[in-house]
Amino acid sequence: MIQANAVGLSASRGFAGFARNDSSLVMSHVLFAYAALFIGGLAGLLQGLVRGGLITLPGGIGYYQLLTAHGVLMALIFTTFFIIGFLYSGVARTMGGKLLPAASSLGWAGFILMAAGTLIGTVLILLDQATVLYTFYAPMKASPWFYVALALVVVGSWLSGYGIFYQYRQWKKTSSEKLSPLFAFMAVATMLLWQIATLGVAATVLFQFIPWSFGWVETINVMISRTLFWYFGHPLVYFWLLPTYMVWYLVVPKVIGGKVFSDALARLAFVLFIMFSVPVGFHHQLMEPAISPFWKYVQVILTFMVVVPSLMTAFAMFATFEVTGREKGAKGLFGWLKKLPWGDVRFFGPFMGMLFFIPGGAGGLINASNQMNALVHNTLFVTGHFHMTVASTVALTFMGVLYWLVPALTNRVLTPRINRLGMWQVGIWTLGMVIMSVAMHIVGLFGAPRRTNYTTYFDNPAAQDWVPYQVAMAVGGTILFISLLVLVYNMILLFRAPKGTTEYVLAETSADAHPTPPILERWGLWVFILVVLVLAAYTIPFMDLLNTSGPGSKPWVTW
Ligand code: HAS
Ligand code: CU
Repeated sequence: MIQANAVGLSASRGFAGFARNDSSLVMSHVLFAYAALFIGGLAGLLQGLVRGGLITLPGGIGYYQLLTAHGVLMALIFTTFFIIGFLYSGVARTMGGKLLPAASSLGWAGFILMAAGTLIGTVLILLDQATVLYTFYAPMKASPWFYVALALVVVGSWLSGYGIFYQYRQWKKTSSEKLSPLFAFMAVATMLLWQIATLGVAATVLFQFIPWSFGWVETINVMISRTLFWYFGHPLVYFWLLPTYMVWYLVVPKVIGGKVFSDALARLAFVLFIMFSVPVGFHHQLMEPAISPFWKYVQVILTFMVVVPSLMTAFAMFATFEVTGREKGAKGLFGWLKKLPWGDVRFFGPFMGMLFFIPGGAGGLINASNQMNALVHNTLFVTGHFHMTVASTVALTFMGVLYWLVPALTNRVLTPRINRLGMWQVGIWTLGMVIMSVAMHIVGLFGAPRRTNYTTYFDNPAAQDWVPYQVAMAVGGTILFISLLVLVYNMILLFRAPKGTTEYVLAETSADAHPTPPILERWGLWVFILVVLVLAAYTIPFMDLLNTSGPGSKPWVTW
């Protein structure tokens, strides 16, 4: 059972609440994010029903059109907006209590550019002018304005990153503290990763897609465009994961009544992500021609390196749970499990996310292994993998945040009733996702391809065996949509909740933890190592691609 005051009636020490402008900035991001999630979820529901053979779409709507809207709005837009809003809230909270004027202006400018880009892109998808899926692989060609829209989103996100860097630098200049607050450090690490990763997608959009789609050049080098995309596409998933880990390291310990297990370990994990998450894009291209096995091998090794900070995070979580549980009198090997606040949505959301990441991460290791990738690549197994990671681990954690962040920003209280409904919402999402993504994993192993409309391949027996699993996927998808409806209802309740103070949940570092070595904050050093790794992993294969990957392709509109 949850106690009323456990849901945060006490104001955080020394923090008088959010300035009005800061709270509007964060709320704009959060609301935009969840609106995108809802529309993307509706597309997901419909495409799930189509793929299960249960409905056909009315009014000329295409399956791939929905799939594009789903991927773009959920994977790209929901995440980016929520993350930036969340980071800004914590930056304001931990570095001075409010945003500096320049940081806030950059945040707003970023928001406007990203929102404009999203609206243009969404309209084009709805007009069926950009049915190229969220990875927009060449040589499929969308309306050129779709790529312009993508560029607006990326440039907007850069401005938002500069705002965070600015506040951090000013804080460092004026504060007497040696180390930045852990939240601020992690926010800077996340946005640094993002700046470096997005260089790849910006390069392919600006120098390849835009000139080619406007017809200024005739052909596009497909392999270069894919390689630049995945240079970005893999760190993209860590751009989603790092803020999730911020919640696990900083919010979850507080909710369970504990402390950050080790500040140094947490910072080291983030530094390792900066160094190792970019030079690994080839693990998405293991089955592609024109890249030699040696360079694929190098990047697979680096992929296994980037698993290490996730294992460190798993260790830190178990340690936090156990230490806190024992302090509360837990006995035996698993006694701490009973001491966790099972009735608190602020814990339950992220915790369900953690559970999903055990099979989700294991699936990643399978994908990354060359021989096994040959079996699962382009099957629904991969779709199952990323629904367990981004759509469960990340989404459930972000949903858990919503329930305290929104009332903390709007000066309302998370009532026991909303908390209970939140538990239902998270529970329904978990159920839907288990059904859907387990079915995807299994049928993927049977060979069912990802990204195809409903078909039985002329009633081929193998394809007919897939149908029950695809129906299970549709059932899971429907349950997920119900969760989204509950979420919308809960948001309305949150906006009408009684006035009051809700705690911005942030844990302090344990007094027993070792002091953090200042070298962890030497950004220049980590970025230098990253650049060296990127050059080592990409220079030669990239030169090969430039020299050998054929005449290029004219644009194709396949829908
Ligand atoms: Fe992935 C494809 C490899 C992690 C997302 N991935 C994708 C795609 C997406 C995606 C969206 O190597 C599809 C892209 C597309 O459209 O084509 N992935 C990995 C590896 C990891 C990994 C090695 N992926 C993620 C994360 C994502 C994500 C995170 C989103 C957020 N992925 C691949 C590969 C492909 C791929 C190939 C290409 C496949 C193909 O052929 O196309 C690793 O980072 C995973 C490491 C994680 C772990 C788990 C640690 C567990 C933790 C939880 C602890 C739990 C606790 C609770 C404490 C080793 C931290 C316990 C409590 C109890 C009571 C038990
Ligand atoms: Cu990847």
